Amino acid sequence: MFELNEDQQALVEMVRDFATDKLAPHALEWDATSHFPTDVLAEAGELGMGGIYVSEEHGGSGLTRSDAVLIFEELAKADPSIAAYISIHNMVVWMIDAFGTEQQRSRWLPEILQMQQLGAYCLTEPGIGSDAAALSTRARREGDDYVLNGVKQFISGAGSAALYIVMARTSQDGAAGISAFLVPADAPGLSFGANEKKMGWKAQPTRQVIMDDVRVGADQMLGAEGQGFSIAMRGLNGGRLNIGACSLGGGQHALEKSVAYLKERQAFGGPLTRQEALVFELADMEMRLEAARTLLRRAAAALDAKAPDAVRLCAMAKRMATDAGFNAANSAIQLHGGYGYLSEYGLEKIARDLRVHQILEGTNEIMQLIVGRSLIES
Ligand code: FAD
Ligand code: 2MC
Repeated sequence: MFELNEDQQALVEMVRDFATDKLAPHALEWDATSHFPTDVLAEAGELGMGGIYVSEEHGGSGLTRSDAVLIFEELAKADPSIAAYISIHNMVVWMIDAFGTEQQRSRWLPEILQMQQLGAYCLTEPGIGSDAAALSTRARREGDDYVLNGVKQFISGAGSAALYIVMARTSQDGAAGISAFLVPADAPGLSFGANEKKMGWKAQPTRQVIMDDVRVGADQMLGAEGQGFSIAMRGLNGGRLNIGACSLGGGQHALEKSVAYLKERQAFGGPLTRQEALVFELADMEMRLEAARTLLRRAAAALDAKAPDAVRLCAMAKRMATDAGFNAANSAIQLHGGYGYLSEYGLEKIARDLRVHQILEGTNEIMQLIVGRSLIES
């Protein structure tokens, strides 16, 4: 499980080349100008990163969750914000592949796999986030259509995406009353809020998705009526792994920059690596990242194997990896002294980008809730 095989080594090398050439040189500028590089995303799509764990039979890359976490860690070393968006896109694509009809797959997969068109995942609302089963967006049946009304909050990629998977209420039956719908960007009645001003993740848009009598055919329901919450959660299990991997990539990059910096920086008659307290901090960063990586790979293997404890392992790994990544980035700022605080060193961007990984795709408190429940319910 822990040694990369030859295919995985080649995969990591390919993704590293892409990230080094196409993402890293522009990451600071995209952050400063809030630029969403859809052209570069399409290049990632050409390399197969738009449908990482979609079956080859349906045009995807046919890789595993264990491969995916390697990909996201490498991408995030160059730019956590773009890496994380690619993960969200992959959640959407996988949900269509896994739960879609033949018609839905043939309508959406070809272009979305290539990342010529982008996907968005719409669960959160202004009034509900963690308590997702309480969502209130409605889908009312009218003849052969459903009519959707409601507002989705904090939607990544909104306004740029061509396809929105919207979780909406088709009955009052709690989680079992939620269904998922494929809503195209040009559906009449669909509009977007302003691009939110954020602490990090500036290279991707975050906007409200507003539905005012949006009409979609009943054949645009993903899965069966009432299955939407389960589909949304199953999409998130892999998303949580990938977000954890993005945090490891950002944190690892911050650690490597810190090692290089302390070797160079002279103080008290020699390089700062002579200060044991600082080397101990580097050691702790390394240990926490490696421990989280080990757990993340174990969780990815469990999801690949459809193991019964995969959900709780994904939750554990998400919490540990996002905490380890953010803490490493924050320590790296401290280790760089005043330079860590300057934008041009790139460390404050990593910390800003990774901070939100502790909040989204289920807050880290919700990860504790999932693991805690599994302990007392078993
Ligand atoms: P709340 O649920 O209101 O939580 C507030 C606080 O209370 C948190 O600290 C939380 O952990 C804590 N809390 C709540 N309930 C409990 C409990 N039972 N036990 C202990 N603590 C609890 N959503 C999407 O659907 N699609 C997206 O693409 C998307 N992208 C996002 C991008 C960004 C930049 C951001 C910031 C958010 C995004 N989200 C997206 C939304 C994100 O998933 C939510 O913000 C998150 O799930 C938390 O929901 P909330 O903000 O409503 O916080
Ligand atoms: N995988 C598979 N199934 C799951 C699941 C998971 N991770 N989580 C819940 N379910 C199932 C669960 O098994 C149950 O099924 P059944 O009725 O057949 O037994 C059903 O869903 C309802 O689950 P619960 O009874 O646990 O529901 P409850 O409301 O008590 O708690 C909770 C659910 C809190 C775990 C869920 O609402 C949650 O994960 N909240 C966090 C929301 C979140 O992650 N939002 C992220 C938005 S996306 C984002 O941020 C992006 C950047 C894209």
